Amino acid sequence: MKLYNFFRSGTSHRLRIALNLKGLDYDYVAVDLRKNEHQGAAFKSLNPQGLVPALVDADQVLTQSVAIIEWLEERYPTPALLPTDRYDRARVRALAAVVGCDIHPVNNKRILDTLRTSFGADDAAINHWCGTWISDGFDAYEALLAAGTQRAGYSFGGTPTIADAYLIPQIESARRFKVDLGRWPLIMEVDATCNALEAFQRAAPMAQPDA
Ligand SMILES: N[C@@H](CCC(=O)N[C@@H](CS)C(=O)NCC(=O)O)C(=O)O
Repeated sequence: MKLYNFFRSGTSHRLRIALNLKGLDYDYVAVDLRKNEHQGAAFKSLNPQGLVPALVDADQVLTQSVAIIEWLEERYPTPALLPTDRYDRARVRALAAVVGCDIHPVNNKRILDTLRTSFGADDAAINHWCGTWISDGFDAYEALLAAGTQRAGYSFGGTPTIADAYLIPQIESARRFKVDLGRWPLIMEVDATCNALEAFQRAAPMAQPDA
């Protein structure tokens, strides 16, 4: 498998975590977002949307991190990153969606670039923007963790799930945008539990060859 990705991309990071948790090897292909390589013809021939990550398995090109992670779960079911109970699976997917649907998309590079170029946002305004949406989502995530009856270290239960694969990169991004994480103690607990695992450590942005 070949993973086209960028060290600091949250969607790439979540996919690296899932691959590592599944014990899968892959070739790392760096796509430099700072040089806009994702908008070049070569990468767009893989993903016309011009967004990382893309995973190539044999001659199949997979895009959209949610679809790729679900594909991984179907193709390599062990270790499972979703619980067995249907309601529990929906709960874990909902946690992942707080990050994947409601936090990450509004803080994406192209959104921030537009805020800078079309609306005159400076670094302080960008940090404020990202902090607003990260805080809104993390408040909800923290409440869901507090209500979770099966939480045992991770976002759900006592083993990592896709929810953790989504959450940890978003925490990394929150740190980058100088969000004070102190107000979400349960999220911080999950962060500590996950970061003790080699699969998460090896997926971290600063551990990547293009960092
Ligand atoms: N929904 C897509 C989003 C992918 C995405 O937004 N990737 C970001 C990096 S985290 C990207 O390529 N951004 C480039 C840009 O915004 O110009 C997914 O989950 O794969």
